[in-house]
Amino acid sequence: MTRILLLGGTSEASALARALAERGDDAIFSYAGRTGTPVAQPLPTRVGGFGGVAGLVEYLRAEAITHVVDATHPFAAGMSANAIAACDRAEVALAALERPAWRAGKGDDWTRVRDIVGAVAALPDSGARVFLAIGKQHVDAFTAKPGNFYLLRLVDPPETPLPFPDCAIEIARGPFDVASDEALMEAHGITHIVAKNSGGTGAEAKLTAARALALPVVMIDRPATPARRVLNSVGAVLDWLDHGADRGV
Ligand code: 3Y8
Ligand code: NAP
Repeated sequence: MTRILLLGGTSEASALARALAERGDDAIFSYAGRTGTPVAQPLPTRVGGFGGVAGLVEYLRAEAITHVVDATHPFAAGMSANAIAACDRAEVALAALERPAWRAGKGDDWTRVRDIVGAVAALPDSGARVFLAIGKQHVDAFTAKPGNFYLLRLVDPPETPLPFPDCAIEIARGPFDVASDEALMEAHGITHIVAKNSGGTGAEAKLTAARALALPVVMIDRPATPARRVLNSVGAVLDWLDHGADRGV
């Protein structure tokens, strides 16, 4: 009997949740609990960490999960690594639903960096007006260059004042659109954009807007994830679920 754990938190996870609900599959949707009021899902939903690999193994066994779909964000490297280890130990089939990385196109002015520290290094030491569209978990690294103005886009209002002398906050949960991202950047006189290479359509608008405004983008490459089965569409996941998912990678 197929029973699915869907590790969510992305547009692709939400699309898969709709497909599974429509088919009446026995599935549970899982959020980390990072945001105040996550978008409701059409599946029974759990919120919060599992308690590391051991906690996830225990959960898989207690809930008699037969398949895990890791549809978390490409930067949710910890969750993805835990899912690989836990599914191996619990002998549960695992597949990742992942969207391809963005690639620079004609008219793009990207500087690719390996990580957040690299993104800070790639910015001017002062005088820049930077759109930090990377959420709130890693903004502290940019306090190394307090002479820049930072526009932060966050899902929830910050609980504590931001550690920047010169900054503005935009509270918004994507998916975003090009016109409003362009207007936002012009309103703040943005000179640089910092983005994670999350791929997908939900966060792409700012790159299209940057191209239109001929603004440079500092693009943070995805962290490496250990080998696992990767599927690139909801359809491919449904096929995998229906045609006997083996545990092979
Ligand atoms: C809690 C669930 C859907 C899912 C929507 C996608 C699209 C909008 C783009 C910008 C970039 C960013 C951020 C972003 C995007 C989608 C998708 C995506 C980027 C929600 C959600 C949760 C989170 C967590 C949140 C992080 C933050 C990252 C904001 C819900 C809305 C910047 C990543 O305040 C915080 O602590 C926010 C934390 C992890 C990255 C960070 O490090 O701060 N996502 N985002 C999930 C959970 O609890 O398990 O609240 O409804 C989901 C979505 N975020 O169904 O339509 O699929 O990519 N999310 C990045 O890509 O750079 C915004 O501003 O341009
Ligand atoms: P992370 O750093 O990889 O994971 C840290 C810990 O959070 C995990 O070890 C796990 O805790 C818990 N966790 C993460 N995702 C979970 C999920 N879907 N269900 C239950 N527990 C989860 O994760 P993150 O980067 O903070 O991302 C958290 C959530 O935001 C994920 O749902 C992700 O898809 C979504 N998201 C992240 C980004 C991003 O830029 N990172 C962007 C968009 C959406 P335990 O070890 O206790 O099990």
